[in-house]
Amino acid sequence: MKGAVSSFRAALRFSPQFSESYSNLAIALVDEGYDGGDEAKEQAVGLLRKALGIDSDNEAARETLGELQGSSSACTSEELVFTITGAERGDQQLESSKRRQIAKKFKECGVISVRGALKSAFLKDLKDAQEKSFRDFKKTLARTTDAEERSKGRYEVKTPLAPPFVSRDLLENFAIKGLADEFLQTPRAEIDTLSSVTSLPRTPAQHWHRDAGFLFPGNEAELPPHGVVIFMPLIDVGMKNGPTEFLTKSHIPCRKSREQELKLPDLDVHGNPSGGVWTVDECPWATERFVATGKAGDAIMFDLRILHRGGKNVMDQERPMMYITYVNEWWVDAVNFNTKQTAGFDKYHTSLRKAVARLDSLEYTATLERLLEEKGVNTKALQSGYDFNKHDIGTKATAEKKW
Ligand SMILES: O=C(O)CCC(=O)C(=O)O
Repeated sequence: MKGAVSSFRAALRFSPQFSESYSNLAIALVDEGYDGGDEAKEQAVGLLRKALGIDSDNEAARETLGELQGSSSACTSEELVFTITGAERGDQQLESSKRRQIAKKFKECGVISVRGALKSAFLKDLKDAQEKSFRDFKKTLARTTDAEERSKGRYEVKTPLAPPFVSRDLLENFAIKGLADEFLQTPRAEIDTLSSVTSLPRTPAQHWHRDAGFLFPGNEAELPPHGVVIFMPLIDVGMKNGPTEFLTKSHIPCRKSREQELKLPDLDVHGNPSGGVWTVDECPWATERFVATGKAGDAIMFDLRILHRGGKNVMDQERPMMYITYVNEWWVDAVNFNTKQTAGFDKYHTSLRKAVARLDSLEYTATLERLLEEKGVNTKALQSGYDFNKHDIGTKATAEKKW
């Protein structure tokens, strides 16, 4: 009975004008000694649907509807891949029910893919520019503060801060940026990393990892993501050139004691288990894998906390992808890419380094400025006019002015 009553209570919250019929139904069910369960749920769902017809913008009602329908949510490719329509491209906005559906799937599964996110003319410019930047990097393959070998044969290289990388076509793409803002629940997101990840020909699969961990490890609170990563393949990606694999729902935390051992076998080019097996400890709901095959110009968007890895590239061709991280303004990435530090940093006692890293990084810039000034360079001319208010820098008006 408890189930039926709480279902009706939930329905009632959203549409008081139906209160009479809700309570009549609830009373009838109580009178008949109905013990809750599917039938009660179905009736509540019907009533909520009716309520939604009247108030189609009622987000909370829609969420409850999902709960009542028992969303042991599916995170299969069919559920996670969305295609931009010509009308949406024309309007420069996603159809609102689809946007809501994408946000729901992202919240439940931790990853979605938007097919055709980038326009083909722009995609070509981006691909050419990335190719050039990677060609320059390949001459040394050196680890610097701008480049890292993420795993054997897989390189992440920061892009030049210039078009087409720093452009509204890429960074304010209506689908990608609109969704990132929605997923992060803020209009004040900042880009933490703008780079590309390329796996060389014949590169093995990567280790399973999270790009950044949970904010409060072991705490069960379901918080919104602190960052959203976007992978944009610059060529078509099939099973042979190493699609990224995701363990869906692994962005939702649980206590350590609830984690279970999970075996994740490597996959062959047909998607069948073959070769090695990875053993990980994950929450009980994280069991399904989403393999993000797709086309050049898709945008695979994932929660920074989700477990994932790059697949094996068995082809003789590189597999390049753009990589963007939109993060909340208050979050700092302490894991990926080293910051520039002074030579003096290495002389600090190791226990002090963590605490002074930010200060020392600023000191590095100040040192460079001093040296340049000694050589007669006007460093003020290299700097912004500081004609902005740091707090408002994310507003549309400021963005217009800058770009
Ligand atoms: O190469 C890929 O598909 C994924 C790369 C990745 O996840 C990483 O380097 O963090």
